[in-house]
Amino acid sequence: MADDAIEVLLEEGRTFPPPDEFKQSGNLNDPGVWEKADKDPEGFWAEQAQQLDWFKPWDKVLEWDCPWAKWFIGGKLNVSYNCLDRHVKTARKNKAAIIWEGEPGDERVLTYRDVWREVNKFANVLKGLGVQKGDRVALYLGMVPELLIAMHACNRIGAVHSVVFGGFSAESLSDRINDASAKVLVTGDGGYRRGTIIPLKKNADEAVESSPSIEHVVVVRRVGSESDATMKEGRDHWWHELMADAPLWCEPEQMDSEDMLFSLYTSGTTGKPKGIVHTTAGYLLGVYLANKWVFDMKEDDVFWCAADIGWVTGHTHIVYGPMANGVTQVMYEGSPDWPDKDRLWRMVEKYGVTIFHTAPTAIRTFMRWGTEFPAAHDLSSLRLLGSVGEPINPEAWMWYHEHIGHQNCPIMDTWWQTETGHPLITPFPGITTLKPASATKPFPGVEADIVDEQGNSVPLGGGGYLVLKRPWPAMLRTVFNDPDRYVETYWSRFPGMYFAGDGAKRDKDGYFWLLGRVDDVMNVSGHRISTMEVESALVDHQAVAEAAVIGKQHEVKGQGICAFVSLITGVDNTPELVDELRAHVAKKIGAIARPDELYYAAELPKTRSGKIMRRLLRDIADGKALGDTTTLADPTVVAKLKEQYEDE
Ligand code: 7RM
Repeated sequence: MADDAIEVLLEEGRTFPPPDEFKQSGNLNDPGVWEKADKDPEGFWAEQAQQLDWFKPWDKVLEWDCPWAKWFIGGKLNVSYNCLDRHVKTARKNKAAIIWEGEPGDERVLTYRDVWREVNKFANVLKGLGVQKGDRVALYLGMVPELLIAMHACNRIGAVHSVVFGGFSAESLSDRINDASAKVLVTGDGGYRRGTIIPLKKNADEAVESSPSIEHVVVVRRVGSESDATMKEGRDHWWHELMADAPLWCEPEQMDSEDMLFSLYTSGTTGKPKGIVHTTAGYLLGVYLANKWVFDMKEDDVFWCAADIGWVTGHTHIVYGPMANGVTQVMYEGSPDWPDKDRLWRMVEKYGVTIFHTAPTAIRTFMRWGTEFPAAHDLSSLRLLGSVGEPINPEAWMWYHEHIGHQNCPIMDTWWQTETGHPLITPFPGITTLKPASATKPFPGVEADIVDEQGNSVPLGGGGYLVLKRPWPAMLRTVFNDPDRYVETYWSRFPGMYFAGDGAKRDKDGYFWLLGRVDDVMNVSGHRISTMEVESALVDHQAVAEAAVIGKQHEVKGQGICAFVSLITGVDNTPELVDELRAHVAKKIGAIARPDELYYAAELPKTRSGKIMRRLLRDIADGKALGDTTTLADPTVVAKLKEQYEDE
């Protein structure tokens, strides 16, 4: 863990107390909530759960047989009902739910009633295709309203969605479909990104060739004549054709609190990605409350989370949390630098966005582009900002505060994971005094701690592993089809505690400072990619004998991907092959996983038991002196590699 880095952070003496407006009228402004929740966590969550709409109330709040949790047992509810029907019954029915902008500049505004109607219709379409409660539906789309509509349609009938980020390759898509044995795939004829067209349908066709569980493919028309998509008779259907005669009403399924809501794949240390399983009541409660309290969502807010729905942030802060709160949201299809680098600020001004949420990697990119782009627009509608996905450095925090927030928007640096469902270490704008680059303190009712190797709590001022010591409603329930992996990954390192995989330190005031992953998972622009996945993709190439991949500090991305490969004997180590290998990884996993740097190594440094010593590769890449090499099978290997690296 980078211990020296945190010392610098902790010298960060600037503090930002909550502004008066938030202190007075923030959705959460009672500092007594923490004590109350700690005394009786179940009572606390049960009280909050009354804000949801239940078809039948629960009989029991929690059954905890560590690590197996069940919340709100016996309760019946429906997520789309909570996000749509309950607003449609009020004056919110004609309120804008989604203000959408396509990358080429086209616009669509959907009211709550519009979304509700489309969701009902698509729910009926899915039923017509044979989708039943519990069946899995894979969604592979760009940022178009149909993605959100399809997700709500799934939960309306009790089907489980599995969203696959539109930037993933055909092979990644196929792996995820197969793991979930999805019956239906919803995709598009293409999507716009930086002026070019993402061939969604072509990738989908390729994926479905090796995904026999798929019976039907529904295709959203987005790019029309610009697409080269072809339709396969009997299997493929146009979204708009199926929707044309779909009935307008679909009775929402009365779901059990613990019925599965969705699964979302995330990278782990080893092997294939894990399907993280979330359930109905707990997830809905967590995301409703976190959006209400952390982002202070009010009736007249215009919220914009600039994440992709393909990641958990988009699930929690676009599709579910804001809609459960009934706010108006902005949704954008494309790239932030299209047609120019002021696109996002132009949109903030145009739609009067009041709350803006993005990732540190984006903020660092904006910093690099220069202040003239935000300065060209009136951003005075903004009142609150968010950051998520990786540690934000103090420079980026201050830049965001000054150039986007104009010094009057509190910044919510929210720590959480696909697995946790919503922010668990986070400020609240009406309560928390902010320190730049600290995610501050745990959510009420959540017990977070920092422990040493033995699992003992580390006193304030010290660092170690971040753990959670008590169940919370929106926690993952298991790994899809792999309960052993759930136990092994999260609950075995420290028995009785949830191991997050992150290092952290706490200062004397009890503020948490996140230090990044302690396992072999990289955080590239806020996306989790395991070193294993990239290594497997490289080794898959016929020229590669072996590969070792590490994350390396990167100014913009947080971490960049650095690969070391040894080649099959007889293959020449040419610059053309470097490009080919990088492209190969992009094809196998997706462009996000393309190595930034790739070096040839005659051999890779290994322990006697054959484990690649990534730590040494990291030292080489960081230009550090080599640490202990005594466990190496052949110490000269790494010395040679270091020499070679420094020459390049
Ligand atoms: C929401 C999300 C989870 C990993 C997590 C951390 C890192 C996320 C922060 C952060 C420092 C933050 N889900 N992380 N937020 N690190 N400060 N505010 O990103 O499953 O994709 O990734 O991201 O390492 O374990 S995720």
